Amino acid sequence: MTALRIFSYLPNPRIMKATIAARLCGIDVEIRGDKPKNLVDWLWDFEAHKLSDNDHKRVDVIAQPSHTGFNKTLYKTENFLKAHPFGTVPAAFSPSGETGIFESNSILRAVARAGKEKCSLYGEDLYESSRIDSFLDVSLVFARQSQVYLLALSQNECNEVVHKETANALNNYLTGMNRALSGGSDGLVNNKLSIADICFVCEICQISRERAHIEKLNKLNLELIYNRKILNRSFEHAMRHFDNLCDRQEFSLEIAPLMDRLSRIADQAHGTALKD
Ligand SMILES: N[C@@H](CCC(=O)N[C@@H](CS)C(=O)NCC(=O)O)C(=O)O
Repeated sequence: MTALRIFSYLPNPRIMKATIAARLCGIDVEIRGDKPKNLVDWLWDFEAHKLSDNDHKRVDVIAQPSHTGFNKTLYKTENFLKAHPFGTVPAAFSPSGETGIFESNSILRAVARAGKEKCSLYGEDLYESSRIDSFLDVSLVFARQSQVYLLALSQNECNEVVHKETANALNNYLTGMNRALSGGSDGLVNNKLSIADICFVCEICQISRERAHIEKLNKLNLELIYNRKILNRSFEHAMRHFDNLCDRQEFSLEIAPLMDRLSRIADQAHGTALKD
């Protein structure tokens, strides 16, 4: 049986947290969604689907301007907003659709809980689970800043201040992660794989999406924050852990196509800049 249904734009490193955990635990999650720009043409609901003429006549469909990221009107049902009071994606639902689970880290926790018989990813006792929570929380603090930066880039509103704050946030995040990994290389918590590691990998993928905007950064005379040469030197343990996990099949299935595409964009822009 499907443990969760998730609606989101795709590909989305936030949703990969859940799908990687699901593969590791051998459980089923159902994914519904579309490219980011197409989600404005969807009805946001447990039964999410492409908007039809009929949906526009429904009295339970609320048309609202997007508050984060879409820059257009979004169509959400009353039930969607009951289940997801902040109205965001990724949006997960229990199999009946009654319970909404929001925030990608909480969706990740839900998958780990659903799959715990097959694979323990969320700690063996209350202390281990709580330490995993600590890493998830610190990741969310960093994720908020990287979201501000990526949205600023996509809306052509990036400036030196946002760029600097994001570089500092990544520096702070990786300083802690690197220290936590200096004693062992298999996992952030007690040297074994947990959802803290899955979340970490996906947050690094997320910030690396700045590469899709490399030409804008070049025009603003701003450097890439996700600069592997610099990061490898300063955060050796953290970046090695990231690479090792990205090589695992449960991760690479979704992460490799995204990261390869971003590398190609960055290489192409670099080539163009050298020619200029
Ligand atoms: N911290 C949240 C971020 C979710 C979020 O902000 N999603 C935005 C898209 S990037 C959204 O759904 N916006 C809906 C709207 O603007 O109405 C998570 O990790 O799930």
